[in-house]
Amino acid sequence: MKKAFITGINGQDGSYLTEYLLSLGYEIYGIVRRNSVSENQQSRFNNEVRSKIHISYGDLLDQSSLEKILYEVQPDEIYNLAAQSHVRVSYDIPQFTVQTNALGVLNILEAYKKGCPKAKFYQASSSEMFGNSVDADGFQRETTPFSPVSPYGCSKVFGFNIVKNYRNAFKLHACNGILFNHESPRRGSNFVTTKVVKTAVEIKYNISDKLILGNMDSYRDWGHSKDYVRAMHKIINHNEPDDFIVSTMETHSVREMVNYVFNKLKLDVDKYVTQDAKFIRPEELKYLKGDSTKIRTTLGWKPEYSFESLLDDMIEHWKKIIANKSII
Ligand code: G4F
Repeated sequence: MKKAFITGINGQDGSYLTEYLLSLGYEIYGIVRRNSVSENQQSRFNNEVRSKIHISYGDLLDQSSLEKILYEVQPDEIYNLAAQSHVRVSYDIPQFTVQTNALGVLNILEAYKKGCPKAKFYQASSSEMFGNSVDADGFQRETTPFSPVSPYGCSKVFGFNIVKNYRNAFKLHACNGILFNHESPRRGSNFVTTKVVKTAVEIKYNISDKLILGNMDSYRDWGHSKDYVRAMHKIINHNEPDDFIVSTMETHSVREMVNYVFNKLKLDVDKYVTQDAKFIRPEELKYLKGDSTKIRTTLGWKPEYSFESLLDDMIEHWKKIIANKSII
């Protein structure tokens, strides 16, 4: 039985990856950071999954916890998904963001090199690293220069580079997945897709009466987290360690996404949606569209969800939750 070790195991991607790897017969280990509401720390798992996995306390900023657990578990695969992952919030807590997303990667690489160097390592790198850098044909790809526009983006560039450096310098099987935005019913409600879908459903059920957004003219390449965790597993298991873009190759504006959700729920966008400067970022990444030809041709990955079926999945999920709430 192969063993996988996952940081950020209770996040959107960590929880889907856990379920996917369990279905392939893996034994799963993960760390969560201690917080005062312990129920939150395994909140994305149902009881059946919880009973099958091994979760310990640990932190990317606590070197001793990483060294201890990697030495004890001796995993075959390490997935580093933990991060301060919110771009706007990275302006509120820039130092914590950089410590976790940059120094944290170095910490886990050191623990890996020392404790289980034969393992394979996957780093959750991000399309936010590109900033406003776009190739002439309107795509970002593995060769597009990074030009990050947020503390989050800057921290992820360090993480990406240190993984490549450790791969080359110490001959470690360490890879980067450069994932474009990916969403799901499990996406946190301060990311724009969930905020829009959840609030629109609340408006439908008379629980809210407005949706207040920031910049609606930025473009994102939105995929489904379930598709993207399959890509992570393919990337780490490629015969040589390498870096791959994971994307749908389509882009839509925030406005198009809002229109799709409101039309689906038969709601009038102009009546309910307003903008507030407090959600506008000091510097905005305006346009993302990823060219994922390399992973599609080399590893045979492709997404199953479209932009529309992703949003439909999220709408159905929130309808079930909110409809129950409104009955109570
Ligand atoms: O959903 P978002 O907050 O995602 P963002 O900033 O693109 O970052 C996500 O994707 C990255 C991959 O490129 C990841 F690395 C990162 O961890 C995260 O998962 O915002 C998407 C867009 C932005 O242009 C933002 O300005 O939506 C715009 N937006 C407009 N109004 C809003 C809002 N975003 C949020 N969160 N809340 C708003 O009210």
